[in-house]
Amino acid sequence: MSRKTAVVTGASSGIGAATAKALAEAGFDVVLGARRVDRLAEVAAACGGTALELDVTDEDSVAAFTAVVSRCDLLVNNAGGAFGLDSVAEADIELWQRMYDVNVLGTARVTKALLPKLVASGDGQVVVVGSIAGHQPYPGGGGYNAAKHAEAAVTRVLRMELLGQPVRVCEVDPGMVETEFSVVRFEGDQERADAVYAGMTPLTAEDVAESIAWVATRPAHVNIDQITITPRDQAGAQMVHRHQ
Ligand code: 8X3
Repeated sequence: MSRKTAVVTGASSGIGAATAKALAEAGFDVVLGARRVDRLAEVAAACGGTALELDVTDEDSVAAFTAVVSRCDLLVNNAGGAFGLDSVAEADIELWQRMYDVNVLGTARVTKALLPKLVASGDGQVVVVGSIAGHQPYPGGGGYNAAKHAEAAVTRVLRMELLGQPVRVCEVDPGMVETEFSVVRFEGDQERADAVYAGMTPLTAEDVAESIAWVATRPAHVNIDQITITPRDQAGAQMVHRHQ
């Protein structure tokens, strides 16, 4: 039997890169997409995958990317992120729009473009990397919470709309994972990013990737609808046990 092809967005670092590696180990041919092509090429080389430039916020980029993906059995919509931690009163609307664009519309653009190939595979699967922030809002999270709630809604709608088609849909919602997530959120402020994980043991990108690989390797008739994965030290979006 020919090998299945997995497409992973946002694959140049963090959960995306770890997922590309985990899926390659699970036997998939992996196509990796991201904007940072140099880093992407390194990740692709490490897992024997194919690196292709992709900006999920750009229609033309998505079209060019998906045009060269000839087969798609699994799509992992991982590209996304948070920008800022401002209150609603102080909201930077432009950042909110960017969060909606990358998290919600980015997932919609890539999914829409690859759906015909996922259906044609006869056993397709879409995994959306959401967030605990898509279920539990928190002060300062307004823009990101709204985007992740919306992305979760789109994922559930997709699951319903594809009922009867050979495509599964799963939402994987991580809590605190130490990646570049907080550095990006705080515009490169490493100290502020480090403080997020101070005194607790966060998840690693590999922890989440392992869950995604497990979801992707269930038998074809098994749909894992949703997984929330948090560190033992986190019992809610804002409920964290710190050791000191
Ligand atoms: C990342 C988790 O709690 O920072 O998606 O929003 S959180």
